[in-house]
Amino acid sequence: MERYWNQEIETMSREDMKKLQDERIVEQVKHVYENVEYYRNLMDEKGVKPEDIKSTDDLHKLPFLTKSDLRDAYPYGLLAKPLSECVRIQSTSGTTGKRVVAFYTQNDIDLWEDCCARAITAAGGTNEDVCQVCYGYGLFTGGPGLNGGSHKVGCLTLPMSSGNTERQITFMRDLGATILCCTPSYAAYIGETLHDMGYTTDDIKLKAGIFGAEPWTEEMRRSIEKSLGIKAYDIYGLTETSGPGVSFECSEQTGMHINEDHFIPEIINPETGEVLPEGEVGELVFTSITKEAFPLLRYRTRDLCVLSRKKCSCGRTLIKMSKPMGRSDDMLIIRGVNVFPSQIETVLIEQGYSPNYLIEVDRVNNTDTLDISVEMNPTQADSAGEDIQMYEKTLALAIKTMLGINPKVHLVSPKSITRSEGKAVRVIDRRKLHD
Ligand code: DLL
Repeated sequence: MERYWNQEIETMSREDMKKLQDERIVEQVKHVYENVEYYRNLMDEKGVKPEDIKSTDDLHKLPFLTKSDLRDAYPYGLLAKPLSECVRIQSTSGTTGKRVVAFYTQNDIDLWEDCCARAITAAGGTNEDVCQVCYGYGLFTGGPGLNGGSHKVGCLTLPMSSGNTERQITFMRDLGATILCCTPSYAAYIGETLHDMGYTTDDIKLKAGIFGAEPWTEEMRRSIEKSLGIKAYDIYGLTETSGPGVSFECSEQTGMHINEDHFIPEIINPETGEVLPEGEVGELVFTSITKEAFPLLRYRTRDLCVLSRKKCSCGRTLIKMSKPMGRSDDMLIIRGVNVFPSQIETVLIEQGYSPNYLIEVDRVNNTDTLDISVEMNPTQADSAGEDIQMYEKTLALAIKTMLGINPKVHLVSPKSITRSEGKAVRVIDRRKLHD
């Protein structure tokens, strides 16, 4: 039987949800206009006043906010509450430019943890569970968010943070962890280490995993599910909107339900900003309608996905978003062809390789090059040189069939590619260094 954390909200009729959103958006726009000079200026430039926003139908009148606005307004420019009412910051893991800093009142933290509690409950979590949280703790939102959600549900919470993988497995076994929360790439690494330590899935009690913070494919899901003997659920979020728990997967595993009582999603054409109808792929935009300290209106996430209101077998009526296909800024354009790393991952796993790979793009004599290093299977490792060349050719052909461009494939020794304990770095684009 499907369990809900907040059945009333999660199964609310569309009409009632719209009414709730309509009330909240009107109040939120007033709150932002009165308290955030930066956004007030954007609204004034566009000639929009708070009175013009009477319901969610008027959302499209509001200006967008982008990451570059967040940089311009860094650190306090988008704060909507006095510092005396703010109790925490979290920050992105971004390595380029200024980090994004998000602020929380105590109420913001409560609502955020509540969203994570919905995700844990949807994955089957109850107060009988032992929940091992191996997302990073600290500035990154993964650890604190899932930790708070796990407390709310009443799970026994293991605040492990990431790293020290053998110790993770020892705790997992000793304490009988039943739910694992971490990035999918780290889950794959934990699975690999479990087997390297001589254990099987019979030696652990895990039943579910809640994995997100980076793109991962259906093939990767199946590979993790097999290696850890669990059902793997996706969870999505971003620092700017509070962190994990903006949306979460249910038993149907066909997309993530968005917590629409807190976040209104839109899909736009990333080039023109035009709002697209349900079912079309575009950039996801969120408006937070309950956040007090850092209430972003029409924030462009750069994540590309599709929304769907198709009836879900879990009984939830919350709109669903597809797995993000990648970020508009993660998409590689190689010899004029759009390439998402996830397409390459799909082929690798389908062809029986491990999800440990590195994509390197460069430009030589004005031509883009695509090199993909993949670990050999242990059975291939003893093969003769010409056999390895044949494996490389076969894999290159499968990738060419998917992408339409020829890669150079390098099969490397098992375990020679650095494992990820957080968000995996799978692409090195050296062209940027020349530009
Ligand atoms: O990654 C928050 C999070 C923590 C989500 C733990 C889920 C679990 P940021 O570091 O700000 O926040 O990165 C946000 O990560 O815009 C997406 O591009 C990507 N992302 C997050 N979840 C998923 C997912 C956290 N399930 C950025 N699938 C987002 C694909 C994801 N991409």
